[in-house]
Amino acid sequence: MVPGGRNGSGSGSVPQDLAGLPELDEELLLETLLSRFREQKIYTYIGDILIAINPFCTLPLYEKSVSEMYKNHDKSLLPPHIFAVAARAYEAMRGRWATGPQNQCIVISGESGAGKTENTKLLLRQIMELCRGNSQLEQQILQVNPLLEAFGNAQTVINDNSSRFGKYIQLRFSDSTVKGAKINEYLLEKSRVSHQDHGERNFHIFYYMFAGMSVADKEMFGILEPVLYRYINQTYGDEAQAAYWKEKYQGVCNSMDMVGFEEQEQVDMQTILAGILSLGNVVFEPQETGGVTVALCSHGWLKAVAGQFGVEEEELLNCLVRTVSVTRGESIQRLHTQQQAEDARDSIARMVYGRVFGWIVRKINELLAHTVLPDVELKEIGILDIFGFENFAVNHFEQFCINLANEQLQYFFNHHIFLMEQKEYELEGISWDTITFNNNKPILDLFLAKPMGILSLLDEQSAFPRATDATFVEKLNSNFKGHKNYETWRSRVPGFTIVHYAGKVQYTGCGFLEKNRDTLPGSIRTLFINSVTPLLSVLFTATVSRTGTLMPHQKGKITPLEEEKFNTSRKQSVGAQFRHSLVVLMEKMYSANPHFVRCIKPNGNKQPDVVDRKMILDQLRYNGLLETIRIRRDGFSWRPSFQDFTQRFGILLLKPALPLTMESCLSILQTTGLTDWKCGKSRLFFKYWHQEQLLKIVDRLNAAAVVIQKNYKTFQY
Ligand code: AOV
Ligand code: MG
Repeated sequence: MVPGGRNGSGSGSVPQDLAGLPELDEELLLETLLSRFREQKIYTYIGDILIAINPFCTLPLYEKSVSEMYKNHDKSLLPPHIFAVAARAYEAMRGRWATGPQNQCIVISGESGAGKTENTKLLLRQIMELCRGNSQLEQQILQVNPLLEAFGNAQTVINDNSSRFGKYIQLRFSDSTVKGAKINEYLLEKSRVSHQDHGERNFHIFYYMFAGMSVADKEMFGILEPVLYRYINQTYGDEAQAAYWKEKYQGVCNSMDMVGFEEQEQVDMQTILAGILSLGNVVFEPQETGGVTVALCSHGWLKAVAGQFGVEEEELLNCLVRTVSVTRGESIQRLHTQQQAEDARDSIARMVYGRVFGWIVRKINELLAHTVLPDVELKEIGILDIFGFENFAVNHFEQFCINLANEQLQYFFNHHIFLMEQKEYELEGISWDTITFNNNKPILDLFLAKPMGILSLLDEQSAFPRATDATFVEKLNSNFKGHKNYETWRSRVPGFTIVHYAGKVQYTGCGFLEKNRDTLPGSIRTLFINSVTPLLSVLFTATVSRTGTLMPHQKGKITPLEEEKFNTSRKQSVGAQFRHSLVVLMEKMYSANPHFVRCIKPNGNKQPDVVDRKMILDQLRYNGLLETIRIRRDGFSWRPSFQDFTQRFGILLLKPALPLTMESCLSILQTTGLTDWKCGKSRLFFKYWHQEQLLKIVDRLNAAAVVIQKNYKTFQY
């Protein structure tokens, strides 16, 4: 039985902390989790790590009373809960465990539909509860998620509310109050704007607009019946869905108001979104004089887009049906084929949507930027909620990037839980039987190595005008044949297979080069910069520099020379930008104190009370949960230096000016009666439950001091 009461189940004999299991095998682990799940206990600890199984139904777990309980009571006596993770991160940020406050990050992982986003929202809510000053900022922060979800989430075959972008939310605190927030977004799946596979939908916001806008607003924005629009596959929902979307639309409008978006900005934004929908309906037909022009039946749509985008119809058409390139000041025109015109149309739609999303995030960041003087030191709690591991029937460049991010996250977990910890035992001379784990470093190297990783080869091919998706795949085959995580894939279209930590995924190579290049024709930029819709002009006024930072551009006509410069200055590829943003994210996370939440999906059909044992077992295996339990049970997850420990717990000796040495630590520990800890060369090694025990001793001492002080005062009086 683990001291501190964490092993008690509350009812029955099923332990709520798996690190307390005396025996360990897969079957026992699965059974323990399932018997808890059947009793609606979806949360279970492995030491300080939280496992969360998605119930796919509303459980009475998050009421105000529960939130209050986790706010005010000793978490070690309460059942495992996401609110306890919030409290732990919050307390750690305020310096409860170490000498001073530290940055924290909460890393939520799990495959698509496992419950990451739901748990992120609960964490955010509870952290705002904990620092409750009822400030406007707290309220604004809580509005960020519904807003981002409306624009960045969509229904997929796996998850009705699937995040199609990754986010890292940084909450910034001074003492115990939140002073600001920053969102970092990763790789929105823009391709969804113009195409959705069978059983999937476009981004939620489009359906919300159809359902929620008044007739007058629809007229103003130029929005007609949903079934007319190609970009939503001319399919809509039933009445119940429409009623839900209508409510959501109101919610988005409220959130935008609360966060601080101005009315005109909201109008502009909705006009632009209406323009994207109209653009999807523009179709082309061959022209007798060569090239293509807009088909007669879609003249009205072209006119509508021009109005909605605030540009000249003629100029818009020109961008769709021809490419104008400027070389040495001279412009050369190339007429588009039907396919090229359609590609140009879809790429404009995706580009505009991507920029609207980027603008929303930037705007939120401006509005929620911290409100204290620059020299006040702020501490952070970061929450990472990315798109989960995906394996569809057909997987594209988007899944390739999503799964890379998940590999990176799995590596971060392994690094923290297994590599760093076991290295410290070795360095500090602690005797230890090494626990092996499934190290996914070779897969990360396969993706990221320079100059021979997949991303580097993709960039090399993307820069080569004559390369095709097929030559790219050939290049991969010749370089990685025989690699244990790479398999060639014989099919009609070029493709390849990666053996990921979470299973094999087949990727079609189609579209890799184009999506990686993601080029914006210079003429489009000119068109939009000169738009009379102020927001659209702003969206295209900034250009992305080589390093990925936004560079402002003076509004006004672009000269041919400028356009040439823009076209020839090589922008970073999507893959390279994503690699860079992952590096920056990892730097932030490695410099913070991590808290892990591992989400598990109980079945593939979004069903409550259905348990697919094989599916759960697979997740337990590839997440390395058996090994995690072993290291949490036998290992020492809290490892303060002698200095930190003496500073924080020296109070227990009631002696002033204690030297920050091993001897002081040992004297302190003697007074506590703790057992099972170890002493290294420069630090102490504690079990995860020792922290709580020590804090209880400190609390008792403080309480006693208060009583003595009171008595002393009474006596004096
Ligand atoms: P994800 O974030 O992990 O997938 P979500 O958090 O969106 O998964 O969860 C999927 C769905 O499961 C939600 O829409 C809820 O219906 C349900 N769900 C999840 N957690 C809970 C919970 N604690 N209580 C009740 N229902 C829950 V993805 O974003 O697809 O990787 O890209
Ligand atoms: Mg999600």
